Amino acid sequence: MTAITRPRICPFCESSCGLLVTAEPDTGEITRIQGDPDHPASRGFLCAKSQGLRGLREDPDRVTRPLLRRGDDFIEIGWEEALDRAAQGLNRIRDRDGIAGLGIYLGNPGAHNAGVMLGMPALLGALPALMVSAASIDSFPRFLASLLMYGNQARIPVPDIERTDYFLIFGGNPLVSNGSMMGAPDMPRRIKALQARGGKLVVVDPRRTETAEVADQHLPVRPGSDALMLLAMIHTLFEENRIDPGRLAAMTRGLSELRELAGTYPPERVAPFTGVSAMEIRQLSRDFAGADSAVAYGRVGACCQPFGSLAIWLLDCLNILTGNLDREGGALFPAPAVPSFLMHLPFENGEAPYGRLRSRVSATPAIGPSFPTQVLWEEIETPGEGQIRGLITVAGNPALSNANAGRVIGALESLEFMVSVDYYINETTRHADLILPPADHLKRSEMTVIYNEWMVENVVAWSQPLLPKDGDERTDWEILTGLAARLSDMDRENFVTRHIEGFVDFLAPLLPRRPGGMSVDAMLGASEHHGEPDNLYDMLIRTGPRGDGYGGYPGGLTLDRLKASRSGLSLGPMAAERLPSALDTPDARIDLVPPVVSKDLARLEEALARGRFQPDQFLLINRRHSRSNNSWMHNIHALVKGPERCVAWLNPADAAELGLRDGDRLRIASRVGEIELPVALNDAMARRVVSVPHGWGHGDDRVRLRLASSRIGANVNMLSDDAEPDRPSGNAAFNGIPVSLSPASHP
Ligand SMILES: Nc1nc2c(c(=O)[nH]1)N[C@H]1C(S)=C(S)[C@@H](COP(=O)(O)OP(=O)(O)OC[C@H]3O[C@@H](n4cnc5c(=O)[nH]c(N)nc54)[C@H](O)[C@@H]3O)O[C@H]1N2
Ligand SMILES: Nc1nc2c(c(=O)[nH]1)N[C@H]1C(S)=C(S)[C@@H](COP(=O)(O)OP(=O)(O)OC[C@H]3O[C@@H](n4cnc5c(=O)[nH]c(N)nc54)[C@H](O)[C@@H]3O)O[C@H]1N2
Ligand code: SF4
Ligand SMILES: [Mo]
Repeated sequence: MTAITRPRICPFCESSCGLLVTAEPDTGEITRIQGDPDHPASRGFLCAKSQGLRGLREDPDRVTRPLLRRGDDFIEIGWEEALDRAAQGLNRIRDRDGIAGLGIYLGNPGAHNAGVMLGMPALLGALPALMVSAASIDSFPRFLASLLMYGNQARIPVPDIERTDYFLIFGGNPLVSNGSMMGAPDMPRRIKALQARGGKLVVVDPRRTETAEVADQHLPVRPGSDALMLLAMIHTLFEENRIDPGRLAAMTRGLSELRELAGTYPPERVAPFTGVSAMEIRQLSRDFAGADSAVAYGRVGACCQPFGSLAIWLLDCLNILTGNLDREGGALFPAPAVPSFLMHLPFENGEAPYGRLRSRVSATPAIGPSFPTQVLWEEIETPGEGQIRGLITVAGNPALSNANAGRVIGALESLEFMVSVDYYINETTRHADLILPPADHLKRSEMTVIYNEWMVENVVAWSQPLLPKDGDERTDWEILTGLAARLSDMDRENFVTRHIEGFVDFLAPLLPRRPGGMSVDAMLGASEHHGEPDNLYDMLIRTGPRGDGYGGYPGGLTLDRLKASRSGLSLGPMAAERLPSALDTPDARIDLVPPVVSKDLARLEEALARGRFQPDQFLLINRRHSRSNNSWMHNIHALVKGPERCVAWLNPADAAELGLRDGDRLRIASRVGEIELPVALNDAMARRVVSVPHGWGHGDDRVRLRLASSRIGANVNMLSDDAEPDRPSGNAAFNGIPVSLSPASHP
């Protein structure tokens, strides 16, 4: 048979590029992965990580049959037995301790997998256990600011990179990450185009990153001090009468309060702590306010740090005060065909869904139903009524990705029962009693269901499976709904139908084109030819804001239309002036000073008073690599080959003071742990800052990752301190961690 080539959404990062994947139908061998020139947003672009689709498929260590623990090892079992045993183990704890005895951890690749995104609500419906997700080690400050300021955590202001005159980045490195909370395939082209039309790119980052290297200006800020710098920028705007919110003025409340708050942060006061001079801060404010259009954007460096909520809130204020929110060339709110329905958290009685749930041990507030991950570990550790004894992990590797990893590993070890939905025996899943492995990516259909909400171009795409499943393989959707059905004592088919009915009702506000007189059953009937779970995608598309409403909106979107397009459909550029109608706050105004966040200024002041921002203190920051994806692509030869990557970067002057030469081993210690790894001297690093990549530390001899185990590296999250998260949101702080450095005594 001849090779087949099909378009495919890349599942590895938010850009969601279109790929063309070629396979030999007889052997299933992937012979080629190229960029798809017909994809409406990526237009042929792809990055190195895309090759992971082949590497993953060919990886002999990938788990393909369910595994059951036998002592220190696992044995293969059949799917029916595996799902039965999983349900029995969980039910045993639920029957004894109640639902409080169980927890669920959802990791990052789940958000890139429509089957997980649609299957999780089913699982949570059947098992409403305490839930944490990688969102709280990534973007909780962003979601919280959006929830409180605009009334909707999915209302993410996205840089209009195609039209802006001034792009100001705090703590993001899109040339390597390919853009985050700013899905933007082909970042190099977009940045070049920005500069070619006379626009400026300015990067605020403790390291002169790959993105800073091509920027028009780079300001090496002290880690963790972004909020101070932003307060001083806002101070300058008020002081120099550069406030001009334009049409936003009538939609905001709290302007005078913000002026008052910023009043105590003149640039001269904060400069010694930020490492950026008062003159530079003032000039930056002037440049920003003076540009025809401008956008301030912050990502992991601004967000995953002790003052992440303050920083993200103030970044939005900067956009609003200069009239750049919701205007072309500023920050815009995308209007996707398939809204991020999983993020739908309605207000109740005028109150934001924040802190309605509080955790048992530390009374930490949840955002909607989601707690920060550290809550899970303390709930597992702390005895008493409500202690968590059973856990499900789905597409996550908290043993490497969560703060204070030493504690996480201890908590995993102490569990009575654990189920992991994952295709690797890695640092986390090796603790499981059962591993339920999904079929590989190319055997499932795919649709972007979360990231549409923050793409710089409005597109919608669907991929058909490239290869058939072998015999008894299951997709994530089938595993999650199969488990949920068992936990509900129902057969899967009935369970899925009942679940979809409830789900569609819950989502009603996001499905404006749902025909009044048509039952969910009738809609499912009309979408039946697509099979499962594509029938659900079809329903969400057709009843969504761009849908055909099952006939009520002729010419509207359907899955059939999307399928016919092969590579996906463009719905045009992001639009301006979506406000005020896109505001979901009770008074339909932007809350410029949400108290939940602004009261955290007291903690910032306290940190200043305690001397936390001393310029001599070594601070740890993160680093990503173009061929790594968090913790889980280190077993793929094409992506891991080359020189050792898990090394600490240090400014040569600091290294000289410590008596370290390039390649020497360095010991890094924090309040919670210590690691050793080689040091590389790099003048791109600001003084007194050390950068270490995350996702390494594959030294556990019970993992089955033969290649990764030969390039162990160190687990940097042994150092990150779970007792010092961002407070309002609870998000982990991976950046700005105080550490001490010394030469390691032995090689
Ligand atoms: N190749 C690759 N791409 C990826 C990933 C990957 O692992 N590899 N991961 C994906 C994921 S899950 C995400 S969330 C995105 C993240 O996307 P980005 O946020 O764009 O990526 P990071 O490299 O984490 O960028 C954070 C930057 O913040 C800087 N920084 C650290 N501390 C501070 C600080 O206190 N203040 C300021 N202003 N800057 C600071 C760091 O030096 C770094 O350059 O990337 C995604 N894309
Ligand atoms: N120090 C430090 N720590 C960090 C960060 C940092 O910058 N610095 N970044 C943080 C960020 S932004 C993130 S998003 C987190 C990520 O943290 P996690 O989500 O906890 O971890 P990942 O490394 O993404 O692990 C993903 C797991 O999912 C599995 N997997 C992959 N694809 C699929 C699939 O389709 N289905 C299923 N069922 N499983 C799948 C993989 O085998 C792997 O076990 O890490 C965070 N940790
Ligand atoms: S940038 Fe790379 S990893 Fe991200 S979606 Fe595109 S090809 Fe995949
Ligand atoms: Mo992330």
